[in-house]
Amino acid sequence: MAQLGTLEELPQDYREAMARAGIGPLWPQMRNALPHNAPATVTRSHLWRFGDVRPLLLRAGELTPVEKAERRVLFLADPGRGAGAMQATSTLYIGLQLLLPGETAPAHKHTPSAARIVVEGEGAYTVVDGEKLPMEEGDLILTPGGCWHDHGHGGKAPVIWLDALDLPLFVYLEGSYAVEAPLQTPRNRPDASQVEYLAAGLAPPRRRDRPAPSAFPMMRFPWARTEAALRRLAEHNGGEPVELDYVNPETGQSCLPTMGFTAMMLRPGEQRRPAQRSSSAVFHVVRGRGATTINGVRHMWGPKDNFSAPPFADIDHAVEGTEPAFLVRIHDAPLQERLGYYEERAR
Ligand code: 1HN
Repeated sequence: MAQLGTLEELPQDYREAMARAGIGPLWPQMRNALPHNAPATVTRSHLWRFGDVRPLLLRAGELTPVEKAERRVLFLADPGRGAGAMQATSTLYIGLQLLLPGETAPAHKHTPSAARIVVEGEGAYTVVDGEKLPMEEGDLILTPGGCWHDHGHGGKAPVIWLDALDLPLFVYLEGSYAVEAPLQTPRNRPDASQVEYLAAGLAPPRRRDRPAPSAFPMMRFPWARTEAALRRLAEHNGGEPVELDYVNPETGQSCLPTMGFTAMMLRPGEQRRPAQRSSSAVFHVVRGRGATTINGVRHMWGPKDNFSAPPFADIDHAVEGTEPAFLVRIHDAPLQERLGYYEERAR
């Protein structure tokens, strides 16, 4: 491969003339923009233990009233990008949000999409475009871009949930903004996932007098059903990896446009060595313990912990103990598939 010329080789007066003209030579930077065979990744794998984050989040509850925060959130900052980085990977923003009993977080809608995974506590709810969605531990709840959402909490103890947004992508696109409003009045209709889409393969019939299905027909994926489906799959899939994608039940596509959510069960004693994927990911542990080595860094994880993986990472999972482990892999494969370049490489 040819060695390309450097900036230093060029005459000083020429470099200054280019800078004055607002232009630059490509060749000294070409290999940075297009490294050979695989991207140069910035993201550094990191483990955020829930035991470390939880006390800081509860302290935020004492220091900052929800009215002063709107969303009382501590975000996971990718160490590859530094302490203030509002991103866990190139495209994924992950935060942990605290709502105390009786508190509400006002309505807004924004261009990025969000999903929540409930981590601790009960009695909270999210209202999405007028639909009041109860929040139970492990549930995945969508707030797609452009949908109004506010939160409330009628329970007795603090509630903590994980927020996943494609915010870094929208910031990069110079397309991130929000519109604000007071709390919504719920329509008083149960959430569709509990009524209209209760079983896989069954959907409300098309009728002339009904509107076409919404772009996001399933807004809540209760954890109890996800875990039951994973356990059932584990009994019948001949030792293959036990994984289920969260999809739109009308189209079979990913449940949000850019972010993917994959529920994983790791059997006791199971070791898993997935292919290198071009997508980046954050793993959220719903239950269980284990160790995952990512690009040579070993993370010992337990319930409610989160850890990240850059694109094309070497990932090795192992479960600890006699119980299965359940994780949700939050990733950007749907975005990459839509851009036509998602890739997996055998190891
Ligand atoms: C947001 O709208 C929420 O609605 C949480 O709960 C975290 C982080 C960045 C931008 C918008 C929420 C957010 C957010």
